[in-house]
Amino acid sequence: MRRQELLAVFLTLLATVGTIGGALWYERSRDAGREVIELLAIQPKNGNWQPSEIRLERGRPVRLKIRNIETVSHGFALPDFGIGIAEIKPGEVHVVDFTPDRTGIFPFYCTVWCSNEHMAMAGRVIVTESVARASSDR
Ligand SMILES: [Cu+2]
Repeated sequence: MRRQELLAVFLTLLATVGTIGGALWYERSRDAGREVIELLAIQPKNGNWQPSEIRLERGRPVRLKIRNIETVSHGFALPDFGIGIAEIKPGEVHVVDFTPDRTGIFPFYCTVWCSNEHMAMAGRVIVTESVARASSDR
């Protein structure tokens, strides 16, 4: 009886650890080694894009997860890299994969008339040869 109890405890532990480990592994493999950046779409009067400045490394694959946390639609354009999302509805998340192939400062902005300050809903991507890991807003 004692031995069966130990076996039961062992199997329960194994199942728990296995489930958590598997979930973590799945989360990581889904992003496939890319640098993942969460970008929140927010009207200027509520704080604007967060982060409004994204620092990337030339040649390093990146995945942008653009989340609209508001109750109005937004859009997204990063024209220098040919990226455009016509509409991101409230609550939606759009995923964009790309690899910056050149250095520089590239604007991104909202493409949906979301408020009177819509034209100010903008940020920038800064691509350098190598990124100092001290970037504050991510
Ligand atoms: Cu807008």
